[in-house]
Amino acid sequence: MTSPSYSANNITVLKGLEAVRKRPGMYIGSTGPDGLHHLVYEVVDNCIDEAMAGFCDKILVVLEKNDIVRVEDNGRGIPVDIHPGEGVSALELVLTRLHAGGKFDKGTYKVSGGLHGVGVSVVNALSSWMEAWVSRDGYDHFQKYETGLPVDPVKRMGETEKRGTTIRWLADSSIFTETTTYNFDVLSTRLRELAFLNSGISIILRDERLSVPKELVFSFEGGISHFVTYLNENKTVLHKEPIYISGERDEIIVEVALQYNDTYSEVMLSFVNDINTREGGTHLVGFKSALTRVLNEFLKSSKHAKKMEDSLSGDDVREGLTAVLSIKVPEPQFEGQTKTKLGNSEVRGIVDGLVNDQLTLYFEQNPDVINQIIEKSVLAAKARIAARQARDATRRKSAMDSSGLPGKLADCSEKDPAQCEIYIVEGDSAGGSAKMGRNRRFQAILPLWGKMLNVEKTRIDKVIGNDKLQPVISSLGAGIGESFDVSKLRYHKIIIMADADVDGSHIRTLLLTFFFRYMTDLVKGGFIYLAMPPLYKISWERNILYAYDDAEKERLMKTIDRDPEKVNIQRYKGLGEMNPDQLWETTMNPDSRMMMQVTLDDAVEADRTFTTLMGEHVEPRRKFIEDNAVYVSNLDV
Ligand code: 0RA
Repeated sequence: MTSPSYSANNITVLKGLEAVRKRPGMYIGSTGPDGLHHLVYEVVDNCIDEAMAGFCDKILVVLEKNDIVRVEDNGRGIPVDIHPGEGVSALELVLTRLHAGGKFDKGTYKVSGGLHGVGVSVVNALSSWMEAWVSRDGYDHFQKYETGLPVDPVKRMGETEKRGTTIRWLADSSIFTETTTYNFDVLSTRLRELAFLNSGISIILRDERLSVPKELVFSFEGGISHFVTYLNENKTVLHKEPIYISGERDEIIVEVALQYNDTYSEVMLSFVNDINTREGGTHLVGFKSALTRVLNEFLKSSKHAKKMEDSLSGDDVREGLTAVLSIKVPEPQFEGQTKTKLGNSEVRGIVDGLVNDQLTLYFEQNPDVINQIIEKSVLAAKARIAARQARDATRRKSAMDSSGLPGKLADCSEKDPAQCEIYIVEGDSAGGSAKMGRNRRFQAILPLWGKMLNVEKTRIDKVIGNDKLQPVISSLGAGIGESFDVSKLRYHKIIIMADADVDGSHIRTLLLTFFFRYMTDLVKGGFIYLAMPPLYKISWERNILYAYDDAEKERLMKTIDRDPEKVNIQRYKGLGEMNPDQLWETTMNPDSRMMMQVTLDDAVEADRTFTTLMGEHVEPRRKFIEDNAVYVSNLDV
């Protein structure tokens, strides 16, 4: 232990650990909840690599009590022999040296990889403690670490016939200051995704923090085709099975699965080495251009050819498309703001060529499928042209009146969008109170009334022309659909204010569906809020308190040092019952109001929820509402 090379080692280790603990964000993105969950992904990614190399088919992730996580696999086990050059166990090297993981298996490149692909040593460095068990060569082995440093050398334990690696750790709360508690749903979404992307592996997620442990098993023989089936669940599909394309060229492995449904939206996920490339990149460009080209080729020989002047656009051919594109690249170059855009230029042509050839072949052999898709794309193209005309018409119309803003809008005087808010208010009477109660310098009011359109069942041309949505579109001033431009937004807070009853929740959901489908950047950017009017007014003598839910009402009642008989409790049935001053004080005054910001963490789950709630199929909706009854009555989304 005191050999010179060991102390030299120690210095390298300390320097590495220090770097990680000093700037955790550089290695795992953040020290918030995202970074915390990244620890699990990082360890699991190593197991997936082992599985991809053909030595492991089962991964178990356990959320133990007290924020401890355990990840087990049945792979070869991390090597434990003493590394000749370094004089320490290979296990210790893998767990304490940055980037030591790949050194041992040069033959296979690391296919899977967390966003940062940094290795287990980073997780170790950011943990109060970590334990590693390795079952290998007939024995169990064990080593424990504290803030990334080994407590003792690797110890050989009892005999075993098993093989595999178990890593168990507690995230360091002095680094993850916001929280060290894992979210089951967040982990299950990513682990499900990994199981879809790597068919043949079983990934089990178990929550032992609950009195009755919960366990999900993800194992999909169908791979990304099954992923597409999952994404299209509760949608009416145009052809029974997803179309599956795969191939390999120049060490780049390409897989695509796609299936059309009868909705008007597109769900397109792309992955490089299991990383979700949210910003797209060359692989996606290759896929999209091949799809558009192939469909235009088939259009030429179809009965629609004569009636169609324009060719089909990319958006036309992707209406109702659900697709998953997954490629494996030995040396990916990631670009873009969040480093989730593939830059490798050679990939584009490879994906394009493969998709072009195999899709053409598939459609030649399946004329019914291609006819259905052409039919739908042609309708989408016609709607697109009609939508453009509708947009031009509104532009001309708005050029005529001085402001171009809808008559119902009571605008604010402030011109800096960052300071401006717009309240979209259900009903004329609440709209009236809001107009009187507001601060007209920075708060605009747009009342909505009557039956709101369900955009989930409508094509874009009808959405643009809709008399309920048109005032919303023109008030916001940033366009709609493909031409939506968030930099033109006239208000940086868009606040939906509706009653806490069934009608209110209906209008809220319809508006959110509209924003999600046609102004996704608004939701992504966190510009949308739900106003939270109080449920109760508690008054006595000249005092007034407001409670936003039952629990708060109970709590407040206890603090009032009065005979409860003399305290008056009023339950608000709607916004209309509040006078302008009360509405200002409780729901609109930035210093005292409550609002809920709508965010988009997970586009896949959001798509499923909106399809379930607003789509055609009644049974899944009934089931969703039943399963989420408590949640729905609270949040109404
Ligand atoms: C280095 C080399 C080998 C396997 C692994 C690391 C390995 C790491 C992890 C992390 C979690 N589970 C793991 N399983 C394996 C190759 C071993 C060999 O050549 O026998």
